[in-house]
Amino acid sequence: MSTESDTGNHPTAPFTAPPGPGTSSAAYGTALTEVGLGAHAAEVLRTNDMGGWTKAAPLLYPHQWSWDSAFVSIGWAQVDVRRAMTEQERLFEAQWRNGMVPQIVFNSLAGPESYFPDPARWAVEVSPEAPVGVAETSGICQPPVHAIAVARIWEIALGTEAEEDVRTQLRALFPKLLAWHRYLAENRDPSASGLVTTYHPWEGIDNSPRWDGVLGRLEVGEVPAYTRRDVQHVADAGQRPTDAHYDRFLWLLELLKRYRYDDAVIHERYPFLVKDVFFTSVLIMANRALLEIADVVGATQAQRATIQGWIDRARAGVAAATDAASGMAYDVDLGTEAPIQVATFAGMSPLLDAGAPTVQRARARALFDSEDFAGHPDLRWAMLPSTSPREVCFDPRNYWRGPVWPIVNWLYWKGLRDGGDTARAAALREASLDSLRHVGFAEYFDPMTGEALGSAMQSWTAAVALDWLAS
Ligand code: 9WN
Repeated sequence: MSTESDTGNHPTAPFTAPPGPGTSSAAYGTALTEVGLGAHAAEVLRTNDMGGWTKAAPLLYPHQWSWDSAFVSIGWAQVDVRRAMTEQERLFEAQWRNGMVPQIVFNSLAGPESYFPDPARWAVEVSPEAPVGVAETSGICQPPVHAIAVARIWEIALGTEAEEDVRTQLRALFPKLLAWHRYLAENRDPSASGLVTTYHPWEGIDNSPRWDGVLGRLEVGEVPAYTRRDVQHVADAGQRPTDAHYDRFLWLLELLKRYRYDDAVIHERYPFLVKDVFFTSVLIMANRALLEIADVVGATQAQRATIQGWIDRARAGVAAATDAASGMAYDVDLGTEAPIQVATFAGMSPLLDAGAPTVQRARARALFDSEDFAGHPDLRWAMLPSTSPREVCFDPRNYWRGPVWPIVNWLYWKGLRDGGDTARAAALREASLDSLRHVGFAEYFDPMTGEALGSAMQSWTAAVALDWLAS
């Protein structure tokens, strides 16, 4: 992992300084111009740059997060394509032997007080698959945005003087991306259902109400004492998960450790096993991107057939998980075998797959703009909130329970655009850019008021702003 002294190896463009680390991103007083937005976004990446990898946020998240870093490389691509590829290379150095790309790669120089849970709590050395001696990591993963990012970087590098360098980097990265997707298609889906099993809320959507039922059933055992660091950085604890959520998150971590992070054992004994429609749909989008990369690097016919097979199986899995009456795609709780019928952004996951059956996409599209989601009359911008404002548990200020996450909207924007719904995609891009001009690069924001919430100067928010500006 990189050292603190690597920080700031990129020249800083002249511009008005954005708010400093930890300040509220309630943002810049008046809305930014397009040029101002791009300059501020690039500056956020430079500020969080550790030289080869980027902190997810200055104080709250001082390490390299997996799906954050994929989005971040999409942002870097607008500044420096080679640096964008380096972001991915650094992350994949920490890939596990079984192909898993870990949720967090820790900055070993940052110290245990910088974030909780720290490497000692994860103790991934209990697994023979962990990259011991190479990097300190957590023991779970996050949605596979990486191939999507790499395909975007390639698109930008094409025809520039960096093209051949990037092609060489792609050749080296391709087998690692393939191993990562294989891990998800096989280890995370031993029954070949087509749907990826998620093991932990920290695999992306931390305190989403999607997990409440499973978490509520847990019998929480003994968890070694701990101190939450997140609430030291976000003053209003109401924007973060509750302590009761944290106790459950930590108990699950203890179990994963007890099972030595072994996917077979976990699938047999572990109490949090959810077939995740959103994670799976991101994997479909990523496998479609991987096919594009396969063309660039001259992959074999067998490799292409494998990737296409994963797409077909996952597509069938998402179709099977889509509720005939409502058109919502629902996760399946493997503990009860029942669909998790909560109205969140994940319900419209078929829109992320540009090749999903037309009827299924049309239904998801109608839901997207219904009053349950982006068409709700009280929204400040017509964007997708993390949880439907009509859900009983909707909370506009609490993390994944209501706020808008720009990166989620970026994924839906791409899904709409790639699926040919260019007018809706363009409108979503406009609304998103307008929100960012007013809100700044907050981690998430209140869908009704537009108040910036969570961390300020969140890297992935700045990254999607850069990509939207260039698209
Ligand atoms: C735990 C870094 C990460 C994102 C997640 C988001 C949040 C972490 C936390 O921040 O989770 O991984 O401590 O709350 O939920 O999606 O990758 O930005």
